[in-house]
Amino acid sequence: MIFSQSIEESAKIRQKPYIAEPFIKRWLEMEASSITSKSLVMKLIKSIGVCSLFFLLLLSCGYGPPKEQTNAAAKKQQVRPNVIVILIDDAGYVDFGFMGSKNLPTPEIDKLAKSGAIFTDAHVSATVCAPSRAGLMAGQYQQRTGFEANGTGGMGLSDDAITLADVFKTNSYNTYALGKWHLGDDPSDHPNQRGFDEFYGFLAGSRSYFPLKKPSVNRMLQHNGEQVIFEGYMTDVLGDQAVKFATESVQEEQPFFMYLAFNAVHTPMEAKTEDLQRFEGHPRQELAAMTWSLDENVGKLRQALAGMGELDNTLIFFLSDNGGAGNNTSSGGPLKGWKGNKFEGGHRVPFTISWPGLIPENQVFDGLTSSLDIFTTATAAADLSIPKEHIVDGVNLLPFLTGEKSGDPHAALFWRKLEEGAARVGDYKWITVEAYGSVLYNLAEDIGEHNDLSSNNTSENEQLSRQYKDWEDKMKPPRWEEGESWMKVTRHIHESLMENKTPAYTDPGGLKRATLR
Ligand SMILES: [Ca+2]
Repeated sequence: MIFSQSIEESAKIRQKPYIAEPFIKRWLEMEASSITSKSLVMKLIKSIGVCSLFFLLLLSCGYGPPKEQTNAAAKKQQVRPNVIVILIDDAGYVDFGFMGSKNLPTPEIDKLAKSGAIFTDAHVSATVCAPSRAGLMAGQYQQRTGFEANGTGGMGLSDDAITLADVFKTNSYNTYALGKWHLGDDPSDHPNQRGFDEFYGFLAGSRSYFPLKKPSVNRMLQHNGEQVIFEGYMTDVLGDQAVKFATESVQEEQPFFMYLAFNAVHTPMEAKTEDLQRFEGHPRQELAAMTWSLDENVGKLRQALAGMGELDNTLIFFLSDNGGAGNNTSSGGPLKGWKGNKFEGGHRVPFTISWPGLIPENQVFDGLTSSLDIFTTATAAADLSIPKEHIVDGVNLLPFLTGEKSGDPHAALFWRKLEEGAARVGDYKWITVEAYGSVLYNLAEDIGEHNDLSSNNTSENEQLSRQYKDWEDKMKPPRWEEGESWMKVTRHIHESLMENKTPAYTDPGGLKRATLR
């Protein structure tokens, strides 16, 4: 059997100190030999630079190649990369082979990760689905446009927000959105109105993985507004359509931007019979089977790109939209908390970037990184300019992955959803709950966020709370809030975890039972 970890063992791992180090070490050991080849690549890039200069000098002296050759070279230089963002839903920090999972096999996603860089300290800008997607899509803290709470308040993305798809579409890219949208129900929020030529997915935050007899408009699978009657399993359907769009674009000789938002591994916990059989007896059978299907479909897309000779020319981001959820058996490993809260388990996510044509393979990157960087990195890769009026909070990560820069892309990151907020500055993490208090952790020593240092480290405490306030001053108030019961549950979870206690309830049903007791 490829899996052997029991739930008890998994629970023990949760108690252990940071385990990311051993897997990083293992990766580094495995790939020690590649350091030489990386150096060679860098030398090659440098030497190509020198050669290009020499070539330009020759041209200026009239010693150029025949005209056909010049045109061919110019055409090659004009090749613009395809960009794919694979966003998965509610997956745990360590629930992939490349993040150290021993019992959730993901051979295809591991290949993708190994072909580029694995990020160990990457964070999404929100700990729940909708605002996290809003941040990624606009490349700015979603609070800048008041998109702070989950759900979409019937409003969704601000009409002023510029999306990543808008920028690519303006620059003649084919733009595709697939899968879960969750960025608003208003006709003005529809992906076709937000920069996407094609939308093949559903508007709601979740739905069954299998065909529904009478789906609501939000839950129906649709292609540009028209219902699609499908057979089979949603993850396969989305994977097949991704291959179809990519193939069409390559045949048209048009570069494409694809936002591929699988709803896996969000609830409902539904998997194909053959995948459930593969993992019979597994302590997390449904999750393992759903993850396996996700893996197959990521592999399917990569193989299609490789078959068309496009892999080297395709920049692929892969990440989860928030931390592992409390209701899908996912695991954050050594991290405290889960989806919906401001501890690391809520917002530190599995994250990889691959672009074989530019980024050296087998990298592990430990710098502080954000999902907001996807906008900046993707547009930089395609050499597209961002409209001046659009504020971006991300950093271009490419120089960090080609060796031109090192260290942390971000000096600080911030989070806020209604009554709870957090700041990360260097190794320190500060979490606050309105009208309750705050805690301070040193993540370098305490990745599990157990030891509150707020009373001993007064200067750091003051510094982080001040920086958080400065950041808040630049944000707008939330345009909508969440239901009272979820507000109470979220507050209770935060207060309990701040005191290192197990929450008495973690959802509105539990709150109701606790109140009746
Ligand atoms: Ca999610």
